[in-house]
Amino acid sequence: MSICHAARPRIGREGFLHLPGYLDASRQSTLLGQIRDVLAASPLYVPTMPRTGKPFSVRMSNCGPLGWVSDQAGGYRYQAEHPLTGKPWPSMPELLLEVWRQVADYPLPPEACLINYYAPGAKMGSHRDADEEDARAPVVSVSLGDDAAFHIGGLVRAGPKERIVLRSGDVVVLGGAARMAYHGIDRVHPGTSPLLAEGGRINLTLRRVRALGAER
Ligand code: MD3
Ligand code: FE
Repeated sequence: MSICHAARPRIGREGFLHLPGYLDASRQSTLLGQIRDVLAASPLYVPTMPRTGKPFSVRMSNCGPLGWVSDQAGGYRYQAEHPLTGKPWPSMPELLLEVWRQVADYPLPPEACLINYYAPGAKMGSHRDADEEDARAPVVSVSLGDDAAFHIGGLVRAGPKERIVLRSGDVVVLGGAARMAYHGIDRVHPGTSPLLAEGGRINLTLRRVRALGAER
């Protein structure tokens, strides 16, 4: 059975694939329920910047064998346990693994799913994702909840940017050159989706992390 409901995939930058409405409303609700179960065991926490300790406005958790974390003392890293509870991350919902198999064009399953929660007003400054050893694997992103203003640029922060609205149910695949591009979330538009009762937006990013042959 296929879960692909994308009408017209738009290919923008090389390696950037936006699949609007990939998950229908029913699949979005199912996935949200599974993410709520993950968060009950592995609560959202406030990550902080390396060295300065400045808090992110986005709250985070993870599922899968590895999770991306950041705090003042340890900096950006992947680890197998929640930084506050010390417990292993919950397993990844099967629906997410199915999305990865359908869109990633990669022979191995994702090792990490980062859960970003944007309360109204939260944003994510322009950055590159460079903490993964396996840079050949794509990143797959799934959006749930309110619309977000997303930008993607090139390999330098100051270069030209393309702006795209990411909506609930959208999937984005970042491979090739786009995998190393600067990107961020400029704002979340309140009240644009009925999916999250509390408002805001959840983004899920699926990734390979460890170098091929060096998985732990
Ligand atoms: C473009 N998350 O977690 S997802 C992140 O909506 C992150 O929460 C954003 O950037 C969010 O690191 C954007 C889409 C995305 C994910 C990874 C990328 C775009 C990307 C990696 C390279 C280029
Ligand atoms: Fe990113």
